[in-house]
Amino acid sequence: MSYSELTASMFSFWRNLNIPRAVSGTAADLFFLPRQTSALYPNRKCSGKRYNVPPSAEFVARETADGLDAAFIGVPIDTGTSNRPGARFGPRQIRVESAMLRSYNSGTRAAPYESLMVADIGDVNVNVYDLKDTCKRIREAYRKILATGCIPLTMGGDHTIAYPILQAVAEKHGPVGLIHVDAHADTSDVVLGEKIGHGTPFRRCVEEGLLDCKRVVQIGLRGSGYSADSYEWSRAQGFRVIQAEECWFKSLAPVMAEVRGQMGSGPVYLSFDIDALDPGFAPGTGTPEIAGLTPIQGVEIIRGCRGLNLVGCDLVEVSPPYDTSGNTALTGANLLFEMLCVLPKMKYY
Ligand SMILES: [Mn+2]
Repeated sequence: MSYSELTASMFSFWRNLNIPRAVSGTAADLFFLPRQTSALYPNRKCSGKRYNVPPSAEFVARETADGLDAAFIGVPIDTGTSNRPGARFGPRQIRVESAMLRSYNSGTRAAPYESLMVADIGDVNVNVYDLKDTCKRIREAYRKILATGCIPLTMGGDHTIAYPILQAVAEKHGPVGLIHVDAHADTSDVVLGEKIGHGTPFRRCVEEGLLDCKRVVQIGLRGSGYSADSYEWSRAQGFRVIQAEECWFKSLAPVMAEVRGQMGSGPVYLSFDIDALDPGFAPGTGTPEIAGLTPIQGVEIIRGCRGLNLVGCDLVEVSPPYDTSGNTALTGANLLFEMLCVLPKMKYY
């Protein structure tokens, strides 16, 4: 087995990636690093020196999406969180845990790496000192990614990132349908006096006309709110709101059949906050709420998106410090894999 075959089998999300490996931060990467030669990686963007020089930790943006049908992208911020931080480490941990994923989906028989050109293109070069500047950087990065025709599969990062991503998505596709899976509506006007944060992205999206509000569904909402009916505003915009209570003890396959009808053939964006799942399954997140969805229901939602015109997906709010087992990030990696497996043009073996 060659080095490249070995690493491809070890790191599912790193497949086809022409970047230095040291930045992923595993012992295996560091161990293998001195063995890499330009002969094995003729196209890699190295330093041009005899020995590989990893990119500066100050600038983490790495690869373009040219030639890709779909790409995993990290957006490592938590400066939009209102309480417990840590989501900036989400992409890193999801990548590490993605080493446990294999190439085929035995449940749906999807063969993603035989259907689409897919790669992990690294992280958006965010500014963790300045959330508004970060939003600008995300928007510009996604404009470039979307311009190539690539479908972004984003690893968050806190939920703030959905706002600039959807700005870029709507610029390309017009107002999109949204399947928003979350414990929270994220439609507050302000949180802590600020308009931009992880509790406000979808309010900003509506204000800017980025969403086709009759084609928006929010699934899994629950917990305590700031007002008697926190979700009144969502419903007033025309969103369909499916509380977690409506999901308890049920398969979500029938609901997703309705959602597919609601979405029709227009462009759809899927935004999945890991806190939609019950914290018993996914404790590694900043704002857990009890009595949430099961991983089975999460998978049912994603598999229920098969056939839709998905133009982008994200999995946000994984905060590894709150689950040092890595299992929340592993669940996130699996959900991202499921998203990949329902993208348009997927072949099933
Ligand atoms: Mn959220």
